[in-house]
Amino acid sequence: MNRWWQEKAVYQIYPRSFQDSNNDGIGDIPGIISRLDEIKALGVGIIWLSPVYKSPNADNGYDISDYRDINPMFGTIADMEQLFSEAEKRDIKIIMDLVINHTSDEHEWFKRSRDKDSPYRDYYIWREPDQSGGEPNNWTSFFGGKTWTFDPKSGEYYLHLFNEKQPDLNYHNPNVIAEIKDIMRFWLDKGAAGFRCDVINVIFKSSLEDGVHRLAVCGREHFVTQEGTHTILQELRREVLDNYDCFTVGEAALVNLRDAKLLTDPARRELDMVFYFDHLNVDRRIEKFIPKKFKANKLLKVLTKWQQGLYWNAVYLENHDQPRIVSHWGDDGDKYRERSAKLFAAMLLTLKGTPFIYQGQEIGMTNFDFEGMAQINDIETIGVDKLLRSFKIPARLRWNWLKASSRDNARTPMQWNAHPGAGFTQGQSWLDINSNHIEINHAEQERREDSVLNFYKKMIALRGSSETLKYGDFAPVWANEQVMVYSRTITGAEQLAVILNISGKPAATQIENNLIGPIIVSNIGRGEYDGTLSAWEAVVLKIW
Ligand code: TEU
Ligand code: CA
Repeated sequence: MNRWWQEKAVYQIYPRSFQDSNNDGIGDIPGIISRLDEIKALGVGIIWLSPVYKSPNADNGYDISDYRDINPMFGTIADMEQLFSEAEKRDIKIIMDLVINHTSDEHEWFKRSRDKDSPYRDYYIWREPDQSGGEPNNWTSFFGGKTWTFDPKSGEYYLHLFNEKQPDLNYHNPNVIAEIKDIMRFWLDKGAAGFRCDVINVIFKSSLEDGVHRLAVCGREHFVTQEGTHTILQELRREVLDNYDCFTVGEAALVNLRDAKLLTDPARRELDMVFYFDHLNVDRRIEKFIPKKFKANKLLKVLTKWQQGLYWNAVYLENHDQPRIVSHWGDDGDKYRERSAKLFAAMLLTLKGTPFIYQGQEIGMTNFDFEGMAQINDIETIGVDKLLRSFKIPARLRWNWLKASSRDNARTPMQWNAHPGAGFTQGQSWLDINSNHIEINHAEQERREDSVLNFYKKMIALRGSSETLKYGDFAPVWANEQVMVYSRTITGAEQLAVILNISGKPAATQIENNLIGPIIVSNIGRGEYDGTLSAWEAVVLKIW
């Protein structure tokens, strides 16, 4: 049976950068409420809200100090309740970000946990120094540095897979799991329609032994998708989620297909879908920082593996941790920016799974135009800069890599209009606004028929009304380094072919004979397909 979360498209909001309502330069919940009509007009039915909870903002809200309260910079619980009800009026559901691998070090639990005799001590992972007084093991953090920080007060180290201000919770402690269940119920009762579960596959550490030596995230074999994680997810599903009409999408760091299948197999009742990273890393080495050549055939291979390997996919090309897709795989120059942005819209909405659109993606926002580290806010970028420095990577190359991959690329404020402040704020924005908001902005694109925004609207509507695009089988058809072709089929009913030239050069496909059919989507207004493609051209054909 098909579920509502398979039918609808999702829009991700990064609250700090979406809409400021009081001109303090920081987006907020009243700001989101004021933009619900634009979100509705896009055609999406679900919002994923990045964290709005109380937080000292070491990692912009992914470090929570109170799970039941709202960060005053974003508003109040009453604002949040109003957001739920205003969204509901428009038939939009909201999923919350559930960040439970770690809390903030300013969370009450952690403050008490610093005391060795407190019942909260065991909420976190504390260990004595090793024999020479050093760290308990050799693990390294997702953000490039150490995973252990020494607490002089108790003479022990605590574990943090991310920043030292994000201590990891101890999932061997049933009290921790009980607390998490209560927090989930709290938000589900308020109206949340589910959760995006932050780095959910690393919550359970099966041992604290040394990891095999690696350049990044050393120790992973002891915490990535361990059996204990599966058990906990099943428990959360059974005891909490099953009592609500909701869904979960888990962010699965460093996940492989085998484990992703276990996490999302409907029969196992863990998560409904996961975000994996394989496809975004086709042109990267060592996670995401070091680039290599993009090849469309490589991408098709990776997509095929996941599209065919999982029961249901979460399909995404951008989020708050990734560069903008037009800058990453597309062309963000004047000539092809819009065309390549539309190509990725066509890709996103013709793959099988629930599509996730990140704020700004629908108008083809580009990477930032910062000039140096001084303008960077993101702790991951700062951590990785240090790591690359320690590998003696020269400054210029370091900046080129970070500029291409920094999470701040996605975090510059939403470009609503061409005015100073981009319609985001009339104050000083927390992160600089991209100077290209004069050309790339929502207001201009709303007015212009052939804009990226209108193309997204058409693609979202098309997917929503097409059983084949929602549920048809995915199959690879043909690819080379520039072009990829795949089909979506409901046997006996319909077959569509998607043809994408992911390159700035003209191309030709060698499959014309199998692919005769009228064009139902073209990003250049083409009337008929003749086997040739211009730069960044996308077409969808109805084969039968
Ligand atoms: O991201 C986890 C995660 O895996 C990223 O740090 C990832 O390694 C990197 O950004 C992509 O290369 C989640 C959140 O999405 C992120 O914003 C948080 O900083 C992180 O968890 C910690 O909560
Ligand atoms: Ca504000």
